[in-house]
Amino acid sequence: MYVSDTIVAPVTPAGTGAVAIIRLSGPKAVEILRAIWKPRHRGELEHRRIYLGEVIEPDTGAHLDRALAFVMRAPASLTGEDVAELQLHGGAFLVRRVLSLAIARGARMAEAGEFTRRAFLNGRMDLTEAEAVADLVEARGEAGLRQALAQLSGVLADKVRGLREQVIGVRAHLEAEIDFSDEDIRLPSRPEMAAEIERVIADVAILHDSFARGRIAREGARAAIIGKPNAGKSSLLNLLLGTDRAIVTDIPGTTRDVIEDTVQLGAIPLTILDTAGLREGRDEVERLGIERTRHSVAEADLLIAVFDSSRPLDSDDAGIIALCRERAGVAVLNKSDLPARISIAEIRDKGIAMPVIAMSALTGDGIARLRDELMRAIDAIAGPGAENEVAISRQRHRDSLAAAIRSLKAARQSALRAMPPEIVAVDIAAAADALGAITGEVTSEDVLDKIFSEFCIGK
Ligand SMILES: Nc1nc2c(ncn2[C@@H]2O[C@H](COP(=O)(O)OP(=O)(O)O)[C@@H](O)[C@H]2O)c(=O)[nH]1
Ligand SMILES: [Mg+2]
Repeated sequence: MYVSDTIVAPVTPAGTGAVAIIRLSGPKAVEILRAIWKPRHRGELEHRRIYLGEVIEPDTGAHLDRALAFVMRAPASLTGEDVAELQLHGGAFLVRRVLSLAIARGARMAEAGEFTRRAFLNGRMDLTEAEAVADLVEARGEAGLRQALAQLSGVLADKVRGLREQVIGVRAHLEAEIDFSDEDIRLPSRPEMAAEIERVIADVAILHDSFARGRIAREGARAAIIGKPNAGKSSLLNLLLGTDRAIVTDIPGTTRDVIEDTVQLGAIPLTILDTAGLREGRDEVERLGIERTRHSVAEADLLIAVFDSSRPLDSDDAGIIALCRERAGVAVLNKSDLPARISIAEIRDKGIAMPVIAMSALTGDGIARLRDELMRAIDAIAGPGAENEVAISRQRHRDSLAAAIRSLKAARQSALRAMPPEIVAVDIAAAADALGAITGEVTSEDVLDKIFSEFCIGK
């Protein structure tokens, strides 16, 4: 077991609440608990049983609070170490006071994510499961919750280990080639080996490509509303959000900064961005707004292109149509309450390939269809019907899988070029390491620091 000092932190958020929980983990956890808290009834504290007692000032014996406590003994605990937890009344002063008592008795304040980091170092969970803990806490919708729970139960880790086994299988063949090159043993030919590597690449690529779906489940999707000034973008944002979030006026160029907010669309949170209208900028502020709009367009998963259907298409609209090329999203012919000057056929003719709907942001007519089309568009990028397949959701996973694919491709090339087995083996080993980095079988302090620093204190 990894030996360490004893850490302490509040597990509940700062502020006032009914209860505050303070957690200790490490070799002195139980000893410190017993110094600052006395159970009502004497005797051993049994593993995982809750006891009522008093928090006391060890030097004076003064009572500070009535509190519940329990201990979990190593290794069958959250962190794999001895763990003790106190449930106090939830006052900020009380929590600080009890923390300082624990620190005076030899505990140290835990760093962000340190409990989970210890759980990882003691083999209680792999890195993908540790990340799932963070995802679970931060889940913003059903899809994100489901994905975090699946990952916490180890489905991603199992999948990655399976891929790593496949890579190690190739390595075994190479080692046999190195060790038994003089002997008369039937080993896979180089084309056979290349084909085997090709199959592994295909399997790794499937997981790599699940990123769009996994990321959208975890973070939600982003849609940017674009259109020329006065097309009704801000009105549409307010309608979708159900609040007056953005200022609506009939003065073109009112919206200058990007405004964003999130709605729940089915199982997925959709963040919608209202942008400055795109036209040739009139003043400096508007030009800056347009700059930001272009940035939002580049970052968005979906575009909602708004056209004022009461006016003929003009050159500003042509610019919007150009932005929509090869993008997912929905085109809206807004102001359907006014006589139409643009038809769906015309806008298709000009090059819009996305679904087109006529609606009115003023009356709300047609909004249900817009929601349906947006959900369909999200499904299309997220991969419809694939909810039950394992997906990656973090850039870290994606980078490791991409590195594994690069190494496997290099190995395949070397195998085909009849390079010595030692050369092929170098790339195969690199691919195995890249996969091992996802679960943490292969890791470095730097990587762990980065992952756990994104956690909060007490996790
Ligand atoms: N008749 C009608 N007017 C609308 C509609 N949507 C927006 N407007 C009006 O068009 C003007 C510009 O709207 P706004 O949402 O600020 O447009 P933006 O510049 O694209 O953000 C305002 O006067 C709105 O009331 C609509 O569907 N029908
Ligand atoms: Mg606006």
